[in-house]
Amino acid sequence: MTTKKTRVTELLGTQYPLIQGGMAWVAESTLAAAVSNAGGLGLIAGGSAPIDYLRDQIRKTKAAAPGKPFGVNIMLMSPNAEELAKLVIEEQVPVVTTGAGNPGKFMPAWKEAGIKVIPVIPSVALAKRMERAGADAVVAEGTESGGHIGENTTMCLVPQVVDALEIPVIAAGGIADGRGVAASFMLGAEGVQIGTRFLASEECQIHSTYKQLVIDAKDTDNIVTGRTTGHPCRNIKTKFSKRLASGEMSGDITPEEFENITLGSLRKAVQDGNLEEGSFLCGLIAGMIKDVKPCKDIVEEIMAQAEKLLSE
Ligand code: TUI
Repeated sequence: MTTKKTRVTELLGTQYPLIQGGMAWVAESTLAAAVSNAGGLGLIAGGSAPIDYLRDQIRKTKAAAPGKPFGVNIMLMSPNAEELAKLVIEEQVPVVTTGAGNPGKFMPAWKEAGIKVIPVIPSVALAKRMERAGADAVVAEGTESGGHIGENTTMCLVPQVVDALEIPVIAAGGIADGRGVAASFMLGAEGVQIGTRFLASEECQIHSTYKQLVIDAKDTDNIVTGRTTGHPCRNIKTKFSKRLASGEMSGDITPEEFENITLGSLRKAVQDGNLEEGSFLCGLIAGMIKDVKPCKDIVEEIMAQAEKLLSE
């Protein structure tokens, strides 16, 4: 088995079948360009950012990674989703990934514009719906991922999605080295999406406190908040995230109070490194990440290790 040429490298036009996660507030042009220049697919996260800012980010990525494929992630719960769905067409963005919802209504216009569409999905049912709607591939994202998560694990979800679909499947959730990539390929994936490992990259623009939390995290330093709101979200364990999780479970924090407390909390983590009020979204695999490196080294080391394991 090899990672060198799969339906995902063919689809994306990349050297490696590796997509960087579309992490809201985190994935901007510097990171996206670095991953694309390293041979993966860099992504800019739409999050809920203003459209003019995102247009600028798309143009900066094109300038910093000339001729390289890149993509934009559209968070479908965000108020800017409709506008961003148009912007990616205007700016001729080659690849769109979507999260936190069903992108079905945008699919015909994107396909018409020649955009490769890759929805991120947490279940087999949604994966099938996306294939029927014309998706080019799906990212099957396990609950090990950072941020907004589904219930199923990468180990269980990926092979079931692979069995249910004809289009290629990209595995996500808990992958940060070549072993994770090789395991994903064994489960039938033809590509991987990696988020958390890139938090601890030189080109990632998050606050140094955020990077240090990722590097210092042990296997157990992770917690899910928002279970009572219907939007569970995986974070690094801090006093703030522990208080949120216990408060919502005990009823001391109502769902309405929860929304108010968490509004803007990701920005406070990313830009200010604010430990008192910030949500440091992060995947479960952070315990394995010990250093900050350039994206090029991260991508090349991961893919070389995977290739070696798969050829043994
Ligand atoms: O979207 C993500 N991860 C995210 S989005 C995000 S920003 C955010 N901020 C506050 C609250 C919530 C999110 C941080 N991390 N991953 C992809 C993903 N998509 N995970 C789960 C889903 C998903 C869920 C439901 C995809 C489709 C879906 O469909 C429901 C339906 O039937 O419409």
